[in-house]
Amino acid sequence: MVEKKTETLHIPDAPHRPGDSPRFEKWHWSPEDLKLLEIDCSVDDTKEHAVGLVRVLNDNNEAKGEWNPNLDSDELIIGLEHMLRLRIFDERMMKMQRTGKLSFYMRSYGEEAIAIAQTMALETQDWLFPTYRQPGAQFVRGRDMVSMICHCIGNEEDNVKGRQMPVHYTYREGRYISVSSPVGTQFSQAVGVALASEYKGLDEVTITWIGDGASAEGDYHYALNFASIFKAPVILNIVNNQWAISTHSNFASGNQNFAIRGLPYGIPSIRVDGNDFLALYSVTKWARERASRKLGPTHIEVLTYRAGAHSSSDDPSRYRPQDASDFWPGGDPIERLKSHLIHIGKWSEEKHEKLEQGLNSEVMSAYKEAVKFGDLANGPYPSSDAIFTEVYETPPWHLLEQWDEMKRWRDE
Ligand SMILES: Cc1ncc(C[n+]2csc(CCOP(=O)(O)OP(=O)(O)O)c2C)c(N)n1
Ligand SMILES: [Mg+2]
Repeated sequence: MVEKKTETLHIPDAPHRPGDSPRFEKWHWSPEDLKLLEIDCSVDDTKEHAVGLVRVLNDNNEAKGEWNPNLDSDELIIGLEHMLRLRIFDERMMKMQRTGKLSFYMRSYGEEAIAIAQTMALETQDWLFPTYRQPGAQFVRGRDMVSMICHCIGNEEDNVKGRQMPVHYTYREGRYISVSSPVGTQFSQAVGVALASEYKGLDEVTITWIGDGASAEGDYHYALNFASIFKAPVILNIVNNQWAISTHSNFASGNQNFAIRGLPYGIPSIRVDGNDFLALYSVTKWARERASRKLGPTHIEVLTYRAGAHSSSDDPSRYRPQDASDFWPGGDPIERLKSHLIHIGKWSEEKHEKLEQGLNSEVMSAYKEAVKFGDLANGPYPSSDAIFTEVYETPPWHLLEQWDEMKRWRDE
């Protein structure tokens, strides 16, 4: 019998733990390092981009290199405003959670540029398959903040009537598909929708995001396989924010880069600085163009750092150095875009402060408006009948039986 030696198993670990000084690989890529790729490039042409890092903003936040999208400063200011809106919104929602006005919350702290820049680079007919870490896309698509807060509370005005966890938004009008609680499922669903658009001959592209942790699930590989074989018009992003709750990304990657995983599937793959608004915008616009010209999918690793806790239930000081995010080589996405705009003479500290004040009052009045429809502590809540309605057009017999039973119990 072969003796089992468990000490020979390779178990990955995190590079740093509480009490350690944060250790991050030093970035040696500059915006000039990687050339702009041809739209119809081969998968081999993207090898350098998969192991490197596409950046536009250099260490002084000047826009450089061939990937510079040369965006109008008005567009950049809209991006900055949405990112700041999201950060302030997140802070208010966390306060609501701590005061018992909603049950649970997840911030996008440090990751604000991702969904906002990427959605701004798309067309309005494009489909979004997000995780809970991309709520910012809804601001770009024009969702009303009161409606978002009502959803988080799960009050009578919640558009999904409390059927989803907070931050698991759905926004039909903005083609923002309902966030799935079982992580990863959206990745393969997105490929299916992309194929449906292709089949119907529509100029619609689908974008989806998955976390580093969830990418260790089968859904990720099914998605890449189908996208590659059928050349689906889809943009597949792995958001590598280094952590899956308390599990370091080394557990999902084996301490390798995530972007290169697209290459053996024959999918052009790029790694991009996830805290660089301009680089994200540029790479996404490029990927959309490929998809729209029927050149197939693009696989993107978005390199970033989850600066905050995983959720309102998490305490990261238990498993990583408390100040780790201060040492992230990518810095803070809002500060970087702000500094870039100041650098080109289109922004100032005064304008920034004014914007911040305006957004603070916008969020505060949306919050006051939303709680008029009920808060977690005091209600009113959606009717318990909502568990059974609006899911099936014709509810199956066993649900009708359960519904009757519930009504008898409730009305006793
Ligand atoms: C299938 C499944 N397994 C486990 C969970 C519990 N869970 C929720 S979020 C999460 C971590 C996901 O980490 P990652 O994919 O890196 O995304 P991030 O939160 O960092 O954005 C886990 C394990 C879940 N919701 N679904
Ligand atoms: Mg993660």
